[in-house]
Formats: sequence, C-alpha cells, structure tokens
Amino acid sequence: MIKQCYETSSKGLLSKGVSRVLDCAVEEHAVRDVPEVVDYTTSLVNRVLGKNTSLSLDSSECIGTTHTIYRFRIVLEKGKYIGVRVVVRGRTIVRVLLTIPMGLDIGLHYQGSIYNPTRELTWKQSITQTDPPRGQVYVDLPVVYAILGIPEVDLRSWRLSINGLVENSAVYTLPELYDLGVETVRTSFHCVTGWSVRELEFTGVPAEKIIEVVKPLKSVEWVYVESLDGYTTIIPFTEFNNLKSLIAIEMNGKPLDILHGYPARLVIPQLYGWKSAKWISRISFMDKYIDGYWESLGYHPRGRVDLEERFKST
Ligand SMILES: Nc1nc2c(c(=O)[nH]1)N[C@H]1C(S)=C(S)[C@@H](COP(=O)(O)O)O[C@H]1N2
Ligand SMILES: [Mo]
Repeated sequence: MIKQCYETSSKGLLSKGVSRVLDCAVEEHAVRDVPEVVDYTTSLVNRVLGKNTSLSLDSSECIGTTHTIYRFRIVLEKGKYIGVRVVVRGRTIVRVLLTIPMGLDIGLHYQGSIYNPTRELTWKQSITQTDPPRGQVYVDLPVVYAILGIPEVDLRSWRLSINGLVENSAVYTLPELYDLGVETVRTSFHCVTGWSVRELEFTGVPAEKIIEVVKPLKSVEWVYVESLDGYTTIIPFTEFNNLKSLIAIEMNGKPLDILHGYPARLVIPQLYGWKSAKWISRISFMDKYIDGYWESLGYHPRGRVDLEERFKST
C-alpha cells in the first residue's frame, strides 16, 4: 500500500519534541467515509510500527476544496505519542505521515527512499486562472498564524543574514535594509488552507535587489529561510527571483506589526502563504533541497497557487 517513504525532520518540529517524521506517499486508496479512513490508516500504521495500536482523532481540517487532513494520535508511553496525519484528496487517501516524539525508542518497518523534489517541479500547463484562484475564498482580513509562537524581537540585536552559496554574504540591520532601497507591491495573499486576502500592500527590499548584491553562484537552486521562532521554509530559487518577491518591512503603509512578522518577512505572492516566512533572520542560497517546517509535514516544495501545489505528490 506504500509507494514511497522518506524520513525527514525540521528545526521547528524538533523544538516541539518531534525528532523525526516518516512521510509516506501511498498507492491511492479510495474510501467512502471517515471510518474507512481510520481502518486503512490503522492497518498501515500497525504494519509500519509492527504493533497493534489504535488511533484516536485529534482534529481534522479541509485544505482548499480538494483535500482534507485527519490528525490522529497513538499513545504508546505516558506523555508520549506518535502523531499521524492522513492527507485525503477527494475520497482518496494519498499520504500518511507519522511524527515520532523524541526519546521514543521504536523501530519503523518500511523501505526508505530519498525524496526528490525536482520531480515535483516539472513544467505544467497553466490551468485557466480564476479569481479567486481555484480552491480559495476571499476573506477581508488575513488569518494570523504563529505555529511556533510569536517571538520576542529586540531590534538592537536583530539582524538579517544572507549567506550560503553566494559571492558576497551580507548582514543587515533594519535601517540598512531601508538603505538598500524599498519598493511597494500590491498583491493578493493566499493561504493553502483556502483563504485569500485581496490587495495587500507590502513595502520592502525586492528579492532581485538582494540577488544583485550577494550574487548567488550558478549552482544555486533553493532558498532556505529561517525565522526567529524556529520556523523554516524553502523556495525554489526561480520563484524567489520573481518581480514581486520582497523582503517586506511594511504592510499597508505602516511598519509590519509583530503579528505579521516584524521586523521583516518574506512575501512571495505567487506561492502559498506558508512560504512567506515571518520574523526572518537568515536567508541561505543552496544547491540542495531540505524540508522546512511545513514541507516536513508533506507540503509541496514549490507551492504555486496557480498550479494548486498544496501537497507533495511523490
Ligand atoms: N515564522 C512563521 N512564519 C509564518 C507562519 C508561521 O507560523 N510562523 N505561518 C505561515 C502561513 S501558513 C501563512 S498563511 C502566513 C500568514 O501570514 P499572516 O500571519 O501575516 O496572515 O504566514 C506564514 N509565515
Ligand atoms: Mo497558511
């Protein structure tokens, strides 16, 4: 029933006590109702764990209009549980992820493979574009997310480092970012869960400006972003290097407020919102891919809104 399994992790999950994630793409399995989701997942998980366990439902949520996620837990030791996330597309189970807590000594039975993100990035025929984009609804105000909490920011010590495979690495204070020259873009913003907000105005340093200054090497394919709260994400270099990509320091004509990522956040409008990391502290240009926070939980390496790239598919 399993197509491919990868082990992964991310900094943010480590700080939440999860030491590793087993992400399994499964042979598409049709279900008629939720109890069938539970049955299927239980037998898959028990095979992987080599135990007879039962699942209890934590929560479930729709992601756009195409997907649903069911989150279960398996309690094995007091206070320690394995999280199970099931990604369902329509009425088809497509992925099952296990989050393994630190200090839980347990063997996993599966055939491992290596995740290859470039297979997900092939050129795709652009689908007829709608407004809002497919699977999205417009709301008036953005929902605020802080999956790892809202960090405390001290502007005296805050710096944005730009490094990795570049000719000139750089470190900026907030005034130094302003000095690089700022531009304003008006854009809609789309969260993978299905809400969009029209016409937000962001002011900041264009990604193109940063690229011009630090000069990434030819081998660069990925941009890895780290935040003060431990959040991370990864963006294909070609998407980062986009006219509308910004290191934003203002929103709607005012300095970013702490909820929206003060002192600086990324804004990559053509990608789902999780790629627009808030409270950023480091941007690294890399030749290799590694999962960020949501990517380690099955979300897409690129996340293009127009192609509805919500989850990984391999
Ligand atoms: N550091 C950090 N950045 C983050 C997140 C987060 O939880 N922590 N959530 C992401 C998600 S899923 C979305 S949709 C947007 C939401 O931006 P907002 O909170 O400004 O509305 O922020 C993204 N950046
Ligand atoms: Mo999001």
